[in-house]
This record gives sequence, structure tokens and C-alpha cells, in this order.
Amino acid sequence: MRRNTTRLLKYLIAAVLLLMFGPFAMKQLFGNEPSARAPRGNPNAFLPNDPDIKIKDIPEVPDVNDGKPRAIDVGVSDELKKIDWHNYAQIAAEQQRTGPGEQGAAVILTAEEEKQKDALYKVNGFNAFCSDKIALDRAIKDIRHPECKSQKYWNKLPNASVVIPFHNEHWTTLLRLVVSIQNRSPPGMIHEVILADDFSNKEHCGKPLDDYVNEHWSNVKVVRAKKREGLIRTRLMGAKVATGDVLIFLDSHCEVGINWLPPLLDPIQDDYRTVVCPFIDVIDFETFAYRAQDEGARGAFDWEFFYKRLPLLPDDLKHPARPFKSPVMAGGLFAMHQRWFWELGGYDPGLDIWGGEQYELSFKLWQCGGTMVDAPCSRIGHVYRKFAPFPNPGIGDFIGRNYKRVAEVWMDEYKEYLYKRRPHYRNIDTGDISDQLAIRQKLNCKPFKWFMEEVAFDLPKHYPPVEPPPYAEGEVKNLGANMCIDTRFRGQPERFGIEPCISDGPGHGGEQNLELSWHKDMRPKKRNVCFDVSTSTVKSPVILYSCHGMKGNQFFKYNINTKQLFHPVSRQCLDADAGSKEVFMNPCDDNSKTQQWTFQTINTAEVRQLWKEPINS
Ligand SMILES: [Mn+2]
Repeated sequence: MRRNTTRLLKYLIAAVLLLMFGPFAMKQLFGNEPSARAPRGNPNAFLPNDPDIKIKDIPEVPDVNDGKPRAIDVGVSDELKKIDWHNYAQIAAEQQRTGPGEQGAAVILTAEEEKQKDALYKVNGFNAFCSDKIALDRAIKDIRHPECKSQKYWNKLPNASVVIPFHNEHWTTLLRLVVSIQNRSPPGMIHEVILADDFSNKEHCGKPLDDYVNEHWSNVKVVRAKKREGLIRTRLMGAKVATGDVLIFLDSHCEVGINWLPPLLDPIQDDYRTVVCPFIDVIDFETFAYRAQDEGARGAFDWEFFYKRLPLLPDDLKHPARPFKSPVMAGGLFAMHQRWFWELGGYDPGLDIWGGEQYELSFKLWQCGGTMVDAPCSRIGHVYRKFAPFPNPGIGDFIGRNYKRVAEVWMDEYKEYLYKRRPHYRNIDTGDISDQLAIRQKLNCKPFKWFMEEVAFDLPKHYPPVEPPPYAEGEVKNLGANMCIDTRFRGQPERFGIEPCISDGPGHGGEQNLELSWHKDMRPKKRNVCFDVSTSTVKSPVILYSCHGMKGNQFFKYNINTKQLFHPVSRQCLDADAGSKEVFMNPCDDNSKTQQWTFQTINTAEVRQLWKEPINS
């Protein structure tokens, strides 16, 4: 009774204040937001109900770039506090489970079963036969950072619409995802799960899926494209019918982990313009074993638009359970308040099939006043396919066109770095981008230079827009054998040797133009395979391996005085045998003629500087 009176009084005071100060009071009380939980289906809602309606009307968003967070209103009388959201009964029950794949273990098929797996492998790109042996509600082990167990999150969190686009997804992988969402989410927090079908033609994706969903769940719906739309437009189709507060996009062959949801929603409760990505774990495509990929990194790109990662910052490393800022999302899995998603115009509807959409959304959310974080305590496993089972759509370079749309709308003068590496982009027709430019102008979004300097500030150090020259390049001649290193256009993980130098006479062929690159590795010119040494014994093999640019096993430096090519990690020197023509690593010996190498061109000052560099800089 007393409580109710107090509450009533509070409302009355709030109402009076509102009348007195009008919009000013609104701004103060609600952090500039009309309720983010506006009633669904009302004519002022920002969400179009017809999936075919083109999104044009962006709600009024004043001064989006003032840098202030915009928390979600939970009502004046509600007490906000941080609580432990773990479902301990559920966790204990899962720990009791035994059987194939339980606790995230690998499933090893019998010799007889191995013979049966091929048909399903071919159409899925992963071992779906193996998936079928695992219970839909299998347990996975808790591989989160130990500090995640004590993390607390707001007691009031927005609810979520999970959007899962799929095309011919395998039955058990799709259903296991939905079951994991239902079992591992706090009651009521999943407003709905939307299975967005991109015109699948496998029989089980049709009526059997509808029947299963209707029989088992009241909060799952299936929406279907009328023709093949591709990933981007299928995500949009799902998002347009979603009516929850937060959109969570997932890939269709995932499993969500223990207490995955509150860490994704908590930063959005603080500011609806924060986008949150989970950590992505690996579900093995062969055995369905569940394991960590790594302990986190910040998302980035190189200037050919390959997705890359940047190391965590010192402050991020100090707080391993806290969300950290990330410049670019990996793309498939993220949570975003639907209001923010639609304020930004969703995905550019002119992007086709797939490719570039993660850059588009990342750039615009940052440039237009938002933030993106990775939440280390929210972990979701994903089956990285062994191969793509679907044919190329055969409509030309749609990815190049997507990339150019993103570059033209968001990247200002930095787009040139992309075009320098892919000159044919200059001739691609992007189609009409005026709607996208209008969004950028309307939201008063910052220039790309701001993004590069404030958000992706360390990207140029790892992925320079203009490649620095190599330390040394050309033929690498062994003075003992009087022959040159020849990588013979080989790939990983192959070895290579020495051959007569091409420059020494006609009739010699091969691949002898190498470089000690600015990455501080040895590689054939214009290729992405590097000398890689993983042992430190006598005559350790040197293999070609995909360049990682992170030094380590691939770090080499050159001693101009002794002419040795030194590998700091193994503390050995590059050596060769004239008879067998083999190249290998040996303990360094200043007197050994076969450890002396010359380059055709050397950047002397830089090479001397590199020689002084300690191993871990
Ligand atoms: Mn996938």
C-alpha cells in the first residue's frame, strides 16, 4: 500500500515536471530518448511491417555526435542494479550429461560410419552425419575466462529478437542452435527467434521445419524469401519482421554458450547505440568438438578488404572479462538495438548476396555516433565449413561492387588505397548510392579520417595503406654453393632448395625473386607464403607457410657484416647444401661459407636498424 502510494507520487511528480518543462524535462529524464520500447505496431513505430517496404524514413535523431551515451529507459520507479544472471540449475543439469559430443567432446565415427558420411558432407561442407549423432541439447564445456563466472549485469535488460538467416541448413545444426538459445537464455529475454529462409529447396527446410517449430516453441517463427536473395537481404527480411528490442543476428550453424545473452545486452542497456559482438568459438567441421579460437582480438581489415584482426590494447588485457572496443565486426554474429539498426538504414539494401556488409555497418555505426564492443563473456560456437557447398551465383563481381559501394559512401579519400590495389574497381558501376549518402548527411556522420585516427588508430601500423619497401630483395645467393634460393612457385607446407641463379645464365628458371619484406619475413615477391621454421635442431627444415605478418616462426633478419640470415626464435642461421640443394637451419657459424647469403638489392640503413631490433618488439 505504502509502496504503491510512493510510486503513484513519483509518477505524479514526473507528470507535473513534464508539463512544466516539456521537451526539456523529457531530455533530462529519459536521456533524449522517447521510450525505446515503444508499443509495437503503433503508427509511429520505426519498424516497417511489410518486408517489401523499402526503408527510407529514418526517425528524427538530433545531435547524434555529441558523444553522450543514451541509456535505455526502464521507467522512473524501477531500481537498476547489477545481478548474477547464471542459471545454476541449468548449468548443473548440463554437467551431468553424457553421450556423443557431450561436454563439447569430439565425436569419432566408426569405420562403418565413416563410409556413410560423404553424401551429407558434400551438401553441407561439414560432417553433418556427425552432427546427427549428437543430442540437440548437448552440453558444451564452459571455456569462458574464469572472471566471467563472477560478472554481473543489469537486472533490467532489453529483450531480443534473434534473426537466423539460412539457406538449406542441415536439420540438426539448425535445430541445435535454436535449442541452445531456448535453454541457455534467461526466461522471457528471448522475445522471438526468427528463422529467415533464403529460398531453401531441401525438403526438411519446408513443412517439416514449420511443423517442428509449431510443435515445440511458441516464440519461434519461420519467414521465407520468395526467391533466392542472398545473405544480406535475407538478414534484412528477418530484421523487418522482428518486434523485440534488440536484434541479434546469428549464423545458422552455431551453438550459444553458457550465460551468453546478458553480456550481449548489458552494454546496449547503457547505450542503445552500442553494438555488441560475442566471442566466436570453433565447432570442428569434422568432429563437432567445441574449442576456443583465441582469447580475443580487435576486428580490422587490410586494403584489399580482407578481414583482419588487431591485438588487444594493454587496458583490454587488464580486464579480460570486460567488453572492449573493436573497429570492425567479423560479420555473422552481433547484437544491435533495432532502433539503432533502422536509424542507420539497416544494411544498405543495394548490397548484393554477401560481402562488405560487415564493413558497411561497422563504419557507419562508428562514424555516425555509435560504439562497437566485443563481449568476452558471451561465447558462441560456429561451424567453420571445410568448403562452400553452394555454387557461385554467377552474376559477376558482386563482391567488388559491394566493396565499392561501401568505399564510395563511407571511406572518403581512403577509398583510393583500395582502388590502387584493385584498379578494376574504378570501372565498376555501384548503382544508385544517393540514399546511403543521404543517411550519412542526415546523421551528420564523421569523416573516415576520424574513424582511422580514433577507432582503428593502430591499423596502419599492421596494414599500411601504402606498403613500405622491403628491407632487401632480388635473388638470394648462397656464397658457399654459388646458387640461389628457388621457391619454384610452391605452396604451403612445402620445402624448397637452391638452384643455379637465373641471372647467371640462360636456361635457368624458377622463382628466385624474393624479399626480406617490411613484415620482417622472407617471401617470394608478390606472394603470401613465407619461410617458416618451427624447430631448432641441426638441419631444421624451412617450409613455405601462409604469411601471418606477426614475426614469430617467420621472423628473419639479415646481418650485413657476416651475411647471415638469422632466425631469432630458433637462434639459428639459414644454411644450404650444394650437393643435395637442400635449404635448412643450422647453429650459426661465422666461418661457414654456406651460411653466407647476398641479396641483389639491400636497403642498408634499414637492414642495420632491423638487426638491432630485439626479438619481441
Ligand atoms: Mn557460417
